Amino acid sequence: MKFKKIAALAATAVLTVGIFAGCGGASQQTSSSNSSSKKKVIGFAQVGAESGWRTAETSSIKEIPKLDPNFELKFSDGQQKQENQIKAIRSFIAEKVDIIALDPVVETGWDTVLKEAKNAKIPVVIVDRNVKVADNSLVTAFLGSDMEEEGKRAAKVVIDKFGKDAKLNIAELQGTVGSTAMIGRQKGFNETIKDCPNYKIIKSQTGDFTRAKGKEVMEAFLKSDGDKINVLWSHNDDMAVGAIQAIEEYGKKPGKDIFIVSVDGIKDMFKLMADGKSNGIVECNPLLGPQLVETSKQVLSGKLKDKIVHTKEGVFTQDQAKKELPNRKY
Ligand code: GYE
Repeated sequence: MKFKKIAALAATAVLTVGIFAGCGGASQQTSSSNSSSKKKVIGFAQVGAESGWRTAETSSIKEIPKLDPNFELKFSDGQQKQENQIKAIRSFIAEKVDIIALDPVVETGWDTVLKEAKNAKIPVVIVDRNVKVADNSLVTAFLGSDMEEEGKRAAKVVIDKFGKDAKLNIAELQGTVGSTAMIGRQKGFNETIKDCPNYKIIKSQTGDFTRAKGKEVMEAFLKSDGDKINVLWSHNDDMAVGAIQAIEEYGKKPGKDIFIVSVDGIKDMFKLMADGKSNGIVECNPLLGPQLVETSKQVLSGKLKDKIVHTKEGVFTQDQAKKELPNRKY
């Protein structure tokens, strides 16, 4: 009897998510069920759907009503545009959601809208990428990865392979300019290679975290400096997947002629690693749904344990990638 009730509740929750899942941009999203009146509503303003990592994060967030039927989810896809995310937050405020969860495309430009949320007494939890605001009380909690640490780990993969004294020409594919994932990873990497006098970043450009752009930018890198590049450092896997195609089309062997390291840990990259086409993965865990449930419960009960929660993650070499591949969930 009890089980049936829970199943029915979960089904309602899934249906509600389904309604919102189809809504693009910052379109108005109104609650359609009266059975949900006692549920706590989380309004989630997502970045977009630019990468495998993002798709995995979105699926994990959409699991929330199944993980805990006391929660309802309103989901908005910002299509990589800050203005869409700001509109979505304003809709969430108008709809009087209980918590606003924001995964911000870039770090700055949030002060005004987060002040509006604060005035409406709606707590804001920042997820994955971070924000920079003048008044820290605008943010109740942050949960996500330590991006600077990821950049440091990526640099260590290169140093472990070549040593500090090697002469290396590095090409860098940057993520979305102004995002925490790009700023942190670049800073961590650059700081770590300061100890290596002959490591040179000879190319550096954004590929906006997508496969298509990663391929396009790598093609341009190869065209001008194809024979000089020894290492590709990509701020995410998807851009590296695109770049690997570009390297093959150029007639070189990715993973051999050019050493490759990237961040995320999506299945496609594990496959390429197992095939010897890439050399190092720094993991960034996108499965943030369960953590957001936990943090939301703490926020709503007034018992927040940690204002900042960093996700635990690892690093994989080719051999480890082969072993890990069957276990990958995203
Ligand atoms: O690494 C990339 C995505 O913010 C951690 O965004 C995230 C990054 C992730 O597009 O693939």
